Formats: sequence, C-alpha cells, structure tokens
Amino acid sequence: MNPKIKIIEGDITALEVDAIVNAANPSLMGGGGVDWAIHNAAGPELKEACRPLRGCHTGDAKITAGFQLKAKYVIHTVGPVWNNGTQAEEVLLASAYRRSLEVAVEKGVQSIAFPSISTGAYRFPFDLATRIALNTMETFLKENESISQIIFVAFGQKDYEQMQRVARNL
Ligand code: AR6
Repeated sequence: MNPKIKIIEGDITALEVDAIVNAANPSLMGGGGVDWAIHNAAGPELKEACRPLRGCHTGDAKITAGFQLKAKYVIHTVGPVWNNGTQAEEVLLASAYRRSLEVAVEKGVQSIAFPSISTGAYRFPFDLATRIALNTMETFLKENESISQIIFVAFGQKDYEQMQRVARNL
C-alpha cells in the first residue's frame, strides 16, 4: 500500500486534518451514522452551508467549511445504496472516493480522512467496499502529488481488523 495511506480506528469527527469526508445522502441535509456525527460536531452552520448546494448526485462530491470541527473542510459525498451489485454500485463507490479527492485537490487540501462510505445504512459489502476504497486512493495518488496523507477511518476494532486484512491482500 502507498505509505501516504493510513488505516486508523477512531471517530472521524475528532481528526485534525485539512478535510474529512462525509458519507451523506443526496439531499445533503443530514441523516444518521457518520453524517449525523459530523453535523453534530460541526454545529448547525454546516446544515446552512449545505442548503444552497442543492444536493449531490450519487458518486459526486461537494465541499463546505468545517465550522466547529478541527478539520478546515467537510467534503460531502454520496455513495451508492447496495442493490446486489445490479446498479453499477462498484463504479459509483469508486467515483465517490475519486470525486472527493478531486474536490480536495481543487481546495489545496493535503491531508484528508475518509469513513468507509456506503458500508453502514447503505449496506455495501465491507470487504468489497474496502478494496474499492484502497484501490481508488492508490490510483489517485499515482496521478496526483499534492495530497500528502489519506487516512481511512475504521469505526470500531472489528472494522479496523477487517480493513487491515483486506489491505494486506490487495
Ligand atoms: N467516524 C467514522 N466512521 C463512522 C462514524 C464515525 N463517527 N460513524 C459511523 N461510521 P453510514 P452510508 C462508519 O451508515 O452507509 C446516513 O443516514 C460506519 O461504521 O454512516 O454511506 C446518510 O445521511 C460505516 O462503516 O453511511 C445516508 O442516508 C460507515 O461509517 C446514509 O446514512 C458508513 O456508514 C449513508 O449510508
């Protein structure tokens, strides 16, 4: 794995990085899971900043300030809902990671943290999602010099061990 990619266990809202990525829904107006945690930690201004963005398509990403977070920016992306692999979910998940990184580079972000997009409420199989995430990060880093660190955040010990196992077997 590229040494710029690091897998850690923790709460993404606590990280001191230039940008954290939110696994949002197409409304961008908040929800459960990591979306809730990020809005809760950033404060109500985050929702007001999202409102004029008028939502986000699956596989795309948009950026706001981080408000009360330590992170300067929140990049809001929308992963696909898993539907047995019949709706181009793999392509759309890769796109969510790639578009988030593209938006980050446009703003001069050097350090960025991702949650495991789509693997909670959206039910994407965890190992497959982890492989797609890590492969997309690797490919992006080969083409872009400006990102110095990508942190992939596991929520809990079990997810951490599973991510490490997938990373070893890429
Ligand atoms: N830090 C890091 N990872 C977290 C945290 C946290 N604080 N909290 C949860 N996770 P989910 P999705 C992990 O459901 O599947 C929302 O309602 C979690 O363990 O948050 O993309 C949105 O509004 C899981 O591995 O996002 C959408 O409607 C991962 O984050 C919908 O859920 C993603 O789980 C999006 O579903």
